[in-house]
Amino acid sequence: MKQVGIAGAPYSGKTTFFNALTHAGASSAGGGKANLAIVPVPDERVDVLSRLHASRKSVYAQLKFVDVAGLAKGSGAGEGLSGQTLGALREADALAVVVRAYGGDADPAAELADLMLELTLADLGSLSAAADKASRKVRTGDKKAAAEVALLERAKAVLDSGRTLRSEAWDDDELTVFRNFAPLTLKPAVVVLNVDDEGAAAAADQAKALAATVHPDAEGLAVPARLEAEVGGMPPEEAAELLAEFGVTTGALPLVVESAYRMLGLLTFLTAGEDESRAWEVRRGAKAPEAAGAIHSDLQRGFIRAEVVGYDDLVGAGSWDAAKAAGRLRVEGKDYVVAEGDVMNIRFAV
Ligand SMILES: Nc1nc2c(ncn2[C@@H]2O[C@H](COP(=O)(O)OP(=O)(O)O)[C@@H](O)[C@H]2O)c(=O)[nH]1
Ligand SMILES: [Mg+2]
Repeated sequence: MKQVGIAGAPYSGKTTFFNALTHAGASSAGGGKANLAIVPVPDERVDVLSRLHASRKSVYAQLKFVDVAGLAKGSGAGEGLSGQTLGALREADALAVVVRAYGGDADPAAELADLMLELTLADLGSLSAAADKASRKVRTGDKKAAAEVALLERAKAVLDSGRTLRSEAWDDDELTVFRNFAPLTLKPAVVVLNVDDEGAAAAADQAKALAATVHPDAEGLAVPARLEAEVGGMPPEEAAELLAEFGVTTGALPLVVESAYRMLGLLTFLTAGEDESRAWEVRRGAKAPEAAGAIHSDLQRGFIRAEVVGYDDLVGAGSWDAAKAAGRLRVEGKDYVVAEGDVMNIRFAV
């Protein structure tokens, strides 16, 4: 399960956005403590497959959201309370950067720049600690450490020039070195402009433009967090109707999930049966055995083959047997690269 860390200045609306996503009803007062919630990823394909197979259970993929306490000015240099906050963000796979865009005095561009500076200073701190450690190893004649020092110097130059680490291309070995200290500016980010109730449509382009200043692949969303948090307790149809009156056609959760999956390079495959119909997350580019391993390690270890039918083909045929009769079912081996929406039945022996 991937984890999205919610970063932002105090009062940007992080906790409100967290509540909009999770309906957890966390208190804004918070007392500097982190809020965690695991949220099922909305996926109507699971519901359709469940009906088709009269499944006893519908199980969705999950995403974890962490609402950390605010970043105080200077926290990147290790002052203040926020070592803990930065630590929590380092554990995240992706960041949602919340920026206040409600209220007459809001300056989203400046607030985002300040926040990115905080994250950059934090990364410079961990880079310099890693460089010191590597330099000591160089003195003992460690050749690998010399390459590490050179890499860390290059990374420092990138940050010094005001770019994020993610805006550069790094090879796998370099990323392995970075993984030791989980740089914040290397993480995929979705920039969330927290707008007033009626402000989402007008701010959509601004959100995208601001996201582009963070990373080339960052995504930008405009979300009326307070409105979405308020409708969270309503029955879904009523909530959707009210949101539509404010010009919001898709809620924040599916938008954030879509952005996170795209930036993290994930896709969804499905399994279906009487027991349960279920969505699973796997790396884009994963082959069938790796996908099988997402279900259970035994299925990867003992993988023989996968029976695969595309979701649309399965639903079009009406049942697994009908899809098979129509020649829509494929038998794939261990080199098959899993596609979005594949419905899979793994054959295995352990
Ligand atoms: N008017 C308005 N107030 C908001 C909005 N989002 C959050 N707030 C308020 O701003 C304050 C700070 O929000 P909170 O989510 O606790 O911010 P955090 O410090 O980033 O976690 C709270 O009183 C919220 O009710 C919004 O979209 N519009
Ligand atoms: Mg908060």
